[in-house]
Amino acid sequence: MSSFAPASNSASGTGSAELVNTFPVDIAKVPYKPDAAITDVLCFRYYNESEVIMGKTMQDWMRFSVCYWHTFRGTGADPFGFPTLQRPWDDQTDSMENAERRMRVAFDFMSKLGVKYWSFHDRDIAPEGATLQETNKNLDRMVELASELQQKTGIKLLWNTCNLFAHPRYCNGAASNPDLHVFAYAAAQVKKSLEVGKKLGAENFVFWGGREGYHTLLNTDVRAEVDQIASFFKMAIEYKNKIGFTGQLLIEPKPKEPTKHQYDYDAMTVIAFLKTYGLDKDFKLNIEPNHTTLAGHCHEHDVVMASAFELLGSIDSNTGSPDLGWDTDQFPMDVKNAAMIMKVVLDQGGLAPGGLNFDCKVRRESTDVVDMLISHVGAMDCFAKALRVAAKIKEGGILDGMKKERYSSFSSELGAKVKSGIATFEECEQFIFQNGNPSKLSGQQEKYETILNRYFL
Ligand code: XLS
Ligand code: NI
Ligand code: NI
Repeated sequence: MSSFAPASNSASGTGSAELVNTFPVDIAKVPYKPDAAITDVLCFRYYNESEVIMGKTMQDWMRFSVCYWHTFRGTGADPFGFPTLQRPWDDQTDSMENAERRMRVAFDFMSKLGVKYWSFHDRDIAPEGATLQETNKNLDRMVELASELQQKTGIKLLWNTCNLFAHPRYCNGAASNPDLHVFAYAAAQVKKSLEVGKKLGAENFVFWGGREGYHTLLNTDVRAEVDQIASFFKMAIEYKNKIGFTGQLLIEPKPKEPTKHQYDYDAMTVIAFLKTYGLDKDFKLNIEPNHTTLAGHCHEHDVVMASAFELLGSIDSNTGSPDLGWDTDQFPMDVKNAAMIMKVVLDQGGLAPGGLNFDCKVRRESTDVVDMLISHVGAMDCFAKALRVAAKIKEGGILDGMKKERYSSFSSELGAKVKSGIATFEECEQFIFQNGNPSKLSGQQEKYETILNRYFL
């Protein structure tokens, strides 16, 4: 989810206090201190960026990225309350000067944290003007600064994307809008952002269908809308190739919020969409676990499904609150969930050019500036610990071996024929006549769970 709540009623803003130009926590770079005291939360106990695990550095396995919208545009506002997060670099105006100062602080923050990637929506970094031309001019100015800061810090762009959901023009959708005029506006916006992605060397480009869905079927021609989205994506592929932008295109599934039903419901829905419209060679998936749980699946389900079909491109690494059931975009702090994800990443040999993007926001009650740093450090360390555990699980090969054994009957002659799609019903019938009734094979769920628990000491 994004934080685009109005900044109004933030009466207790920074007022006339002097604004800062750097991230105001006195630390050069968060250190790796494996023996740090349990209360020392401004260091990594598990994340040692250059340490090699199963052939790659920790940094290369994770490819952590800071998202601009929550971390630098989040205000803490929610549907019931005004902003709670006033930042000492942000005067809460829409001026270019404010946008520039904010961006300088953001790069300082990322350098201190020690991440190598960031991500943003076009409208996170530059204010909209009165016309698209003016908006593009503002964006160009901010992209110049971003390019300069990327060079200076060595921080790269994991992905950029378009905000096609916050402005009132998009209230009936963007690519799925029944009004061609809005469709064209959205296309023009994506055209510009592909150019921006190329300029900043984005390694991916994300489409999250913010308002691509419906609230009532009474006014909605679903086939027309989904066809429109497919045409929109074809145009994106054509333009991307035309300008020579090499980033991987990604679609981020989500089942609901803000619409009642989003067309990109979950991983398998998106995969079916891509295959239906012949887009599966040009797109992969950006999976957000909080969206997966909103879809009624377990945390790692969509990561597993996308990877199984060789379409896992990147991960918006966050979590929801099972007792709330919204897209709460919390920092991932559950080592077991994270380990299940890192096991998939290990199994597929890495995520590049994707990464683990922290599409997460601090709680509106976490009002100290230092909470921004602590939250990221905690989440990175959670994933680092998870990677270490996942590597042990993989190296030991016990669970993988048990799973393989469970399917071993398929390596028989008939099994091999079934797997390659050449077996017949008659052959299966013959097999039963020869071998009689099958016996029961225990699924051993509790054995798997017990063994898994033993790795988390
Ligand atoms: C919203 C999405 C959004 C995308 C980028 O729920 O997670 O933040 O990641 O548009
Ligand atoms: Ni989300
Ligand atoms: Ni996301």
